[in-house]
Amino acid sequence: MKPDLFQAPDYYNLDELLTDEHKLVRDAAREWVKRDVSPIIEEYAQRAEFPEQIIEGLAGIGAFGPYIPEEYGGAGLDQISYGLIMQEIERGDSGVRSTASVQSSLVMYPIWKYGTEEQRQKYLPKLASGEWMGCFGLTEPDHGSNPGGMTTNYKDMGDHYLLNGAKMWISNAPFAQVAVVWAKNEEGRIHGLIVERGMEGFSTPETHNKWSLRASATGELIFDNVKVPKENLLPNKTGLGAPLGCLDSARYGIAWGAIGAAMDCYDTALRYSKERTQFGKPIGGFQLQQKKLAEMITEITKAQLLTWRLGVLRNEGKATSAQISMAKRNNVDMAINIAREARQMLGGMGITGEYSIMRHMMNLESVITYEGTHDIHLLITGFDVTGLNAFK
Ligand code: TGC
Ligand code: FAD
Repeated sequence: MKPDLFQAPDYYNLDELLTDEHKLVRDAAREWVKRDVSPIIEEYAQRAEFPEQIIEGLAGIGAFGPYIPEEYGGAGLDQISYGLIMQEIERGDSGVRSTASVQSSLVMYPIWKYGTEEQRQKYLPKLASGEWMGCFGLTEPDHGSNPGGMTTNYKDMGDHYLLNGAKMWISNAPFAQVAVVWAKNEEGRIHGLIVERGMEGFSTPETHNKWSLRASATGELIFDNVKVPKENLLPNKTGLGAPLGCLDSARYGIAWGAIGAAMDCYDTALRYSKERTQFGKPIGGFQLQQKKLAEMITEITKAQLLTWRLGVLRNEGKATSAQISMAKRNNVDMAINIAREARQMLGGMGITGEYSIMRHMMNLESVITYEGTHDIHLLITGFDVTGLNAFK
């Protein structure tokens, strides 16, 4: 793979909207990605293997629980710093950002928000340091966009719960020590349970043959009469709103992350357009190539502004789920379109692993599907503006 010459586009001087702390956090993540992710990621993606050696570095830049209080091992940062970390990681690879998103927003967040003090003390510091990795089981083979239909369930056996069912498409599942699992009780109410590797009847077979997110490990969670200790139930929020609350935090991070992938594709195509000569001049001198680049930087700038504003609203506790949906949908769509255009600008070289664009493009096919598909987010916005629910 070519050396990482990335230069971040900032067309509207957005740096002026960031505090010194934001820039410090962002630059540390940027440097780490350049040093520890860019040189190895293509090889791991080609081999469809998660690079486990980067876990320590992810913890080091505060990617595991950026906004979780320091008393639990988190970085205690604000929402914009969290977003900037996700942007920089996804600039390297969406699969690496997935690992961090799941650990922070889908495992640490529910334990922090819905767990007991004992659960926080037991799990959060180990998850923040990367000593333990976690995964989040919501999706099932027959219930993806409609998680409320889940059939995974548990029964109260007096001194423990008995868990049965299966989850599918679970990021980090093959190596996670801890799984936050959503299951229905005997009354059909959804609760979160912490399931640990090693519990009898719990297995995590890996999902193979993915053409997307190849450097991220994906698997199933199978529960065959798993005895879960009663103290592993998350008591402080129940119902579908509990997992959906975690998704708000993860979708917000993805909105920032997608900008990172788009910036990398744009920056690569811009540089290539000045170096690659055809018909006696750099291809960047042709109007059709300039149209692509001009539209890319315009869309990136709009997404940066949208996301920065969303970060301010999140810091003030005012961002709605529908606003987060809009940013996730817009930014991932923006990134995938930029990846497709940028790939074409590199001609034949665009399909090789010499450049990051094709990997980003394939990764974004997962990002546009998980955490709510493109169409599901459109319907969430549609519901929000009309008051009419297309899901019922
Ligand atoms: P609905 O009746 O609308 O809502 C049920 C309850 O949930 C509340 N709620 C929310 N709460 C917090 N945050 C949100 N975003 C919420 N959205 C809804 C709602 O108020 C209600 O509460 P209550 O108290 O009245 O019961 O539910 P519905 O069944 O009609 O579904 C709505 C829909 C379709 C929007 C929802 O199911 C949905 O978002 N579906 C998409 C599923 C999804 O995003 N799955 C993601 C799985 S995890 C994943 O993909 C991880 S990838 C990780 C990585 O690698 O990065
Ligand atoms: P379906 O729900 O079957 O949707 C199929 C199509 O139908 C989509 O285009 C969808 O938009 C459309 N559709 C569905 N309902 C409607 C409707 N009402 N109106 C119009 N169109 C509709 N899940 C987890 O729980 N944890 C994870 O860690 C996780 N990681 C993932 C990692 C990867 C790589 C992938 C690919 C997925 C992951 N997921 C995870 C699952 C992901 O959230 C689901 O794939 C996603 O929610 C969509 O569900 P589905 O694949 O079952 O598609």
